[in-house]
Amino acid sequence: MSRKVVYSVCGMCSVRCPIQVDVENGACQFIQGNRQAAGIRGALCARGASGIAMLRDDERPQFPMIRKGERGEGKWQRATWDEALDFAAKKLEAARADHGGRGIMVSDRGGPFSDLVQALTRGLGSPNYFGNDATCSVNVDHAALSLFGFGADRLAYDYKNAKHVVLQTRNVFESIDVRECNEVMDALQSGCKLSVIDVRATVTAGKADRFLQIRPGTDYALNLAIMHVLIKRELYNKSFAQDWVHGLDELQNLVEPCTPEWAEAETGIPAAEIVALAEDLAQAAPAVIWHPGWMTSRYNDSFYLSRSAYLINALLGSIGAKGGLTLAPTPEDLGRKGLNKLTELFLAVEEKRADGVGSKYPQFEGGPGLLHLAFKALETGEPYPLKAYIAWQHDPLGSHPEPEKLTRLFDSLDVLICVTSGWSATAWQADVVLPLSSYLERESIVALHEGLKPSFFLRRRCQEPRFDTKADWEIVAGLAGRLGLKPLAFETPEEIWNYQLEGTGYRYDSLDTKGFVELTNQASYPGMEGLKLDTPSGKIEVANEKWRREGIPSMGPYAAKALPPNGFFRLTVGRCGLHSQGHTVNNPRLHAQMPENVLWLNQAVASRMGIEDGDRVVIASGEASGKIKVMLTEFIHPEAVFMVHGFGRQLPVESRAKGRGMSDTLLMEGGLEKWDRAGGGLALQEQFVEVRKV
Ligand SMILES: Nc1nc2c(c(=O)[nH]1)N[C@H]1C(S)=C(S)[C@@H](COP(=O)(O)OP(=O)(O)OC[C@H]3O[C@@H](n4cnc5c(=O)[nH]c(N)nc54)[C@H](O)[C@@H]3O)O[C@H]1N2
Ligand SMILES: Nc1nc2c(c(=O)[nH]1)N[C@H]1C(S)=C(S)[C@@H](COP(=O)(O)OP(=O)(O)OC[C@H]3O[C@@H](n4cnc5c(=O)[nH]c(N)nc54)[C@H](O)[C@@H]3O)O[C@H]1N2
Ligand code: SF4
Ligand SMILES: [Mo]
Repeated sequence: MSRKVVYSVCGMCSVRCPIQVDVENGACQFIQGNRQAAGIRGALCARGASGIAMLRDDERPQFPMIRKGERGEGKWQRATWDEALDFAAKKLEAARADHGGRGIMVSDRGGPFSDLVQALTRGLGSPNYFGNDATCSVNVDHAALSLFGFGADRLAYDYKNAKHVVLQTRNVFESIDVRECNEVMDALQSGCKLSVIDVRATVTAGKADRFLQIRPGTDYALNLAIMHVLIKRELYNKSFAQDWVHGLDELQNLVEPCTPEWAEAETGIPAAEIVALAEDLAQAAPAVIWHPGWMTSRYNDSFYLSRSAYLINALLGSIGAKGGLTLAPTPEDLGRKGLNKLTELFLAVEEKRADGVGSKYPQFEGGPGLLHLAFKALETGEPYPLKAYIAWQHDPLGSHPEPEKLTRLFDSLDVLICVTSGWSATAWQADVVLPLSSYLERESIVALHEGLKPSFFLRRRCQEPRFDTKADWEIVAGLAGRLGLKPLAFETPEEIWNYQLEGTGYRYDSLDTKGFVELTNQASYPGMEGLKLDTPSGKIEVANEKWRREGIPSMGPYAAKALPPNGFFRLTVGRCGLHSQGHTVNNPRLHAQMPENVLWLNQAVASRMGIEDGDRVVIASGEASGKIKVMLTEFIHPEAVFMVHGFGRQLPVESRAKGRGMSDTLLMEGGLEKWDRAGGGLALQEQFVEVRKV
């Protein structure tokens, strides 16, 4: 019997925790968190532990497929890899010939491995690379950019040394990043205070010292009032504000009318609680973290909300402070060379992006773009036609509002190519499915983990693929070879790794002992001294010039949130500990633990409506409606209902998930048009839904 341990990277969600896998006779037997990775200590979440169930599951694409019937009909011709790659390459070539590289769009799950697919997009001559950010974290990212001149990832949360953590719209113990979970648990054990602001009592709220149940959508009012108290009572860090905040007067004027009493009327949180929280924070400052949010594609003012969270941190002096939001050093800051980028194998594409980012919307940065605006371009043909779409490990039909409308829009495409390891609504519509090996059966490019101790890490293939599937780099190389993109036509993963690591002082096998190499031994706290931010003033900018030029205030006045009419509720959505978005609902093990989602509904409201716990109710918005089981609780705000995202799948190839639970996306009426003009993200929760007894 042969036995080995392979260090690799979990792929059950976008977080990508380091793992170690016991492999016996060439088959994965057991996965645990990487024991050598500080912060992980062998731990995995329930989804990470269900990787083997996914690996052994036959209900995933097993070989390349070319569509036979109509789009979405589910009739497929099995193809060889040569046939499928030839087919895809020919279609891309044709799109390029007829419309130029810009006629091709690519969307990708994003994250640390995205350099590969970005390089392919650039090689194809297209500016149209997209991440899933416009439905996820783009507002907080743009908030950071507008304040500091860098993205949200440059600030690491130093939970370990924090004295008070505030989680607002952030459920760390169920919407999981294993390292962060461990760090917050450790912090709580060493006496750090936790305040949670949510519309419902989550597992995270259950561990909090203070839980503020807020009226859905009114968080920005709360934050303005917190700033009001900090400034009025002179509880803020004056020297930090003087040195670092550009536009303090403007901020002062903005928050002047926002008294705790005013905020109480909006948020439902007693004024005294607001004052007490501000006072507590001032006491613990600067070792304070007010989390600016992760999934921030919720409201019209989500960008302002994230900005206000950062500004609270600034007033408390916690930006750059130990125990606060510390600056994560780049490899260069540590005197090291960063990874060589695959993207740089090709010249930058000068063409304007189809979503208008960087041109029509000069305040936003290229990078992952705004996919919903590319869909708009698909609809209007403006600024130019998009004719080929590669969805790479991304399920836009499962993760965007109005999937029916989007499906119709896809009709105007000459080709939809889907690269995926699991079935998805998008793959079901594809002209060709290029099946990706599961993360345990493939290797990935080297990636950088940002943080206080940045590291390079590597996903290794733990076992050979069970089916006729390929790794991302093999698919990229296969397409590149056919499309004349020589620099990307790598033959082995080692060639890629050598290219990426050249000059860094590491070889790929130096990453094998632990699965990663840290670029420094000591977590450093560079602080703010000597720093000049990449903003016009060199400081944190309350008002950003780029937004002002577009006529968009950087911090709008608070716009009151309407009350839902009788029988209606504000739709709130999120994740649960047992599933990852839409792609684990058919996992045999996770499905067994949680086969469907339920609708959280306030108990008192339900009893007035004659609804009992466990009843199936009708939930409707506009034309859309469905049935879902209710879970009654006193711990959700009476104006809100909540459901876990990702359920209600309809694909015949997913026997377990099919027809189970309800899809939240169906309820987001006109949702592709609802987005935060200031931050760019979709406003998925600007939606009331009706709930009726069956
Ligand atoms: N209505 C509504 N929409 C939402 C949300 C919501 O709460 N409600 N949440 C938003 C958020 S936060 C996000 S991040 C997006 C997510 O949106 P997506 O990124 O589209 O969602 P996933 O289900 O993660 O889709 C990833 C796709 O890649 C495939 N895949 C292939 N290989 C892998 C792998 O190794 N790992 C992973 N992870 N996937 C693989 C999966 O089969 C799946 O089809 O959705 C957003 N959209
Ligand atoms: N288990 C698990 N973990 C994951 C993922 C997963 O799919 N499953 N996905 C990963 C990804 S892609 C992301 S983006 C992150 C998301 O991480 P989070 O952003 O923390 O997760 P969510 O569950 O979307 O939302 C957090 C909380 O916001 C609350 N909320 C909703 N509306 C409001 C409101 O108006 N005000 C306030 N104060 N709270 C509100 C919800 O009740 C929910 O508890 O999780 C990551 N980790
Ligand atoms: S949080 Fe869980 S599912 Fe996500 S990468 Fe980490 S172990 Fe895997
Ligand atoms: Mo996300």
